[in-house]
Amino acid sequence: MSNHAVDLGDDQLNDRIAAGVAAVERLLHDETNRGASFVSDKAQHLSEAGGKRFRPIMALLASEYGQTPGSESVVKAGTVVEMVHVATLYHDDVMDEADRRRGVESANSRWNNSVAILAGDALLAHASRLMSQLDTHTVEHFAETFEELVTGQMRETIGAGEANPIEHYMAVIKEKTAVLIASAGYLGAYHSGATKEQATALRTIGGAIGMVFQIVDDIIDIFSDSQESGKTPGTDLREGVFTLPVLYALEEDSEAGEGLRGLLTGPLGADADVERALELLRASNGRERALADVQRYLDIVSAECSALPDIPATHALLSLASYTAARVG
Ligand code: GRG
Repeated sequence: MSNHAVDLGDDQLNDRIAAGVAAVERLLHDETNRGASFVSDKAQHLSEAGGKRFRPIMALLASEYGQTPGSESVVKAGTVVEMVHVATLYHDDVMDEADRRRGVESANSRWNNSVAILAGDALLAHASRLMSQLDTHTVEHFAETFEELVTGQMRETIGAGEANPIEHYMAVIKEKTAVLIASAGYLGAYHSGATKEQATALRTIGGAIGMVFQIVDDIIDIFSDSQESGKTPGTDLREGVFTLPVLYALEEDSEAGEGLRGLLTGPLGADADVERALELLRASNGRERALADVQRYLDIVSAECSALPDIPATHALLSLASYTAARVG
């Protein structure tokens, strides 16, 4: 394990994925390292700041089902997905006025909003160039993916309005988070020559893992012990962002639900209000109901994996899904 960036339960698979991630890193660097240096240094600020490279890993794992795992096209597809992901991070940080990202100062904070938006745009330009070296199906796929990403962000920005808030939340996280992980699964399989059915299964698996990833992150934001997670609980609440456990608690017919309905009418300014809200949330069944949704998506991953060949990648996908869920205990 110590020689590998990731442990996927099989030494040879670990080696192939580690080599694939290294190839993605090289391509990402080379492709963003062009043009004027005053553009490339901004575009590389976040793309080289680390990050889990979760989406390229998903693409590489999905490529295990075809005849050409980790091929040049697979590496290109994984790099395109990571570039689009990083582009959304630049733009998201502008919208959220975030100070930090990937352990470094955000681009909007280090430079300004215009620079951060343009750095994201530079990555989209590089992603488009790489896509053009693949095929028109990939370009068409990305057009749909982009549209979903933008729809998700717009849906969140506009708010639920008259819509059911839980359905609204689910649509937003599917469009904002799950779609790119689904895309990584689909394109990795497609560019390795896997069957259409397998590529569709990997898209579903990626999407379900993406849903688990986001719901778990939102549960951690509220219920984590800051000592353990290194995060300050209630950040979303402070910003007036009501995630799944909160939405469930808000509809609860109980004292906790009633208290929360009185308290959560917008962003929470005072620390004491955040503390009180967290206390009411702990007394509600919000966490339990959100965890039931996590389990529902884990079941989708299991069902899809059981129809895939019994190869190390299938076991790796199952453990990746349960590992993503286990963060919340
Ligand atoms: C198409 C450029 C473009 C924009 C579309 C801004 C926007 C509109 C969409 C925002 C999408 C977004 C930021 C979703 C959140 C995704 C998410 C879970 C980010 C964190 O991912 P990790 O934890 O991050 O994988 P690392 O840094 O590890 O890669």
